[in-house]
Amino acid sequence: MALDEILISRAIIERYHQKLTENLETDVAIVGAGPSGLVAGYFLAKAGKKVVLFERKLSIGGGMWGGGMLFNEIVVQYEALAILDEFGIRYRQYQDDYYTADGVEAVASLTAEAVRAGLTIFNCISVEDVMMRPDRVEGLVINWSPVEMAGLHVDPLTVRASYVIDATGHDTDVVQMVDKKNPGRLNTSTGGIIGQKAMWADRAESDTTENTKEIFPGLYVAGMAANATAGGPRMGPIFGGMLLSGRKVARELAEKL
Ligand code: 48H
Ligand code: FE2
Repeated sequence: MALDEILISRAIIERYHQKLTENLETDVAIVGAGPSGLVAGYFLAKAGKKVVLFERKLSIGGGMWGGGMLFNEIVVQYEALAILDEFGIRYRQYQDDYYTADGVEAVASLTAEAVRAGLTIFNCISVEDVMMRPDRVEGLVINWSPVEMAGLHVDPLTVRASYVIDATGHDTDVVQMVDKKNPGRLNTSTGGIIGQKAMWADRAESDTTENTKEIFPGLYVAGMAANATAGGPRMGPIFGGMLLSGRKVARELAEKL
């Protein structure tokens, strides 16, 4: 059979649009494909929920690929090893409660298992706003990342979700959007975004799970974004907190939905 270029193009266009259309209404929409977003997506999909994830970059994985200072090994503490096991990510004990894993294997495995569990990922799409009704986040406003990068004035499209998770890491992008339009109404000690504090790994890791919560009606925050919103410290390249945060938000939402 001779291959036809137009059939190849038609297959891609039709299948992509089918995928996008099927995800215009969902149980949970996650913003950001770093470790916390991927883990959240995996556990929600595994719980039978409809879940879609939008990632601004072409590549999935956020800050996990690069380990620490581009040394692509990550440290994971004992408490989070069960999550590495769940994803089939191999690790080695370094000393006491400190374990290491290959950063590339970790991202690839989180991604593969999450997608196989039923998470749909759209890469190269940026979330530029939220949909509100009137006091609750009810969805996301999305656009192609290249449109954003080129500064083109092109109007976006919208996705409806019962819950949104901000897993945008240090950026706290979605929380910023909500805070700007609803000043003083976030579920933090000040009502606003407090901002990430200086490095304190031990404290930061426990704070990350604690700060993983509904930050505004309809909007949850997970991973680094949880700490950066609530004023928790940073932790450097130890990733247990990100994994545990993703699992926590998924469990809470799976119970609610
Ligand atoms: C679509 C967006 C948007 C947007 C951002 O930074 P991440 O890896 O996030 P986490 O929280 O899962 O993991 C944090 C970890 O990587 C880290 O930075 C640590 C542990 N730091 C410690 C320290 O001391 O620095 O991933 C967030 C993802 C990225 O891929 C962004 O491209 C994406 O979110 N993103 N996607 N629309 N508006 N904003
Ligand atoms: Fe970071």
